[in-house]
Amino acid sequence: MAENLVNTPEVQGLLDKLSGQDQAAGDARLKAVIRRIMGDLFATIDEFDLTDNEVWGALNYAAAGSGEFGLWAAGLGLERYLDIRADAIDAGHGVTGGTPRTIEGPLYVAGAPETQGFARLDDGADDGKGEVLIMHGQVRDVAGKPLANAKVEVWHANTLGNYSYFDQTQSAFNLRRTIYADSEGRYAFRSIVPVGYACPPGGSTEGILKAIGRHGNRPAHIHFFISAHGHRHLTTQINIEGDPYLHDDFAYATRDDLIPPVNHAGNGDLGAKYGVSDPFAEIEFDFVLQAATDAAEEDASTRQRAAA
Ligand code: MBD
Ligand code: FE
Repeated sequence: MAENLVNTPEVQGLLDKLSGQDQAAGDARLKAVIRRIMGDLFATIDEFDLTDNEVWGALNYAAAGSGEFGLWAAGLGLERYLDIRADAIDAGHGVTGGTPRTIEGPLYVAGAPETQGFARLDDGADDGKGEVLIMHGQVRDVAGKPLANAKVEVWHANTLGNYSYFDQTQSAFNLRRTIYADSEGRYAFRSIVPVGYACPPGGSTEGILKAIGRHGNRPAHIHFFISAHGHRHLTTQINIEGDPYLHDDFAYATRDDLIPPVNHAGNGDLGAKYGVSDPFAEIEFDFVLQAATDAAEEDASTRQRAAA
């Protein structure tokens, strides 16, 4: 076989045609992207001498497992790469400061109940299994000014590592809330300390990960969307320190500045304020938002999300 089969005139011509280069109609940018992706795929098939059965097997596997594409994006580092790239673009523009971003993951659900200042996230079903958690803090801008009425959307797993909505055994919006910060930018919630997530056993993501010698586990974490008028939308998470997977996350989302200390002794005054007696887990964490330079930066990506 020819060296560099993809570079032969025959295959280059095929790439031109299949990507619509010889057509006036269509989107030029999309044509260029499709040409690159198909060319890279052809080169991969050639380099690894993939058989027809391997190629069709992969296509069929993807088609059958496409319900987990959100998990593939997390586990195959695509989500992490988009963050690395966003960070690099910011650095190139001299944009610094603020709470680091980290991936959204595929388990956000729009429409969670909204509250002012404080919310209890859990429905009580994990009482006696989960450690009670009170997390609180302030939302500020990079200059330290509190952001009154900032929107704090929070979601996390239960003591089995499962998320409501996707786990039909939980009540609607269990462990999901939208909290509007008070006039000082302060938010607080009561919940239970989550447990790490594991990819669904027998699913397509787990199948790929096993085949390449990896696991599909995430350390315990809590997700946030933080937003405020005039500021960049922040997608982030905090990790629960001490988790065995803290630095072995299958989605590569752990970041040094997102591992707040957990005070397991409780804190009498704080507990009294929210009707919780010691001991409980306390996490104090402030979110710092960068100023937006255009309106689009104030919104989350337009990624498809579940809504209930
Ligand atoms: C999760 O809970 C999660 O946060 C990610 C990124 C992927 C799968 C499950
Ligand atoms: Fe998660």
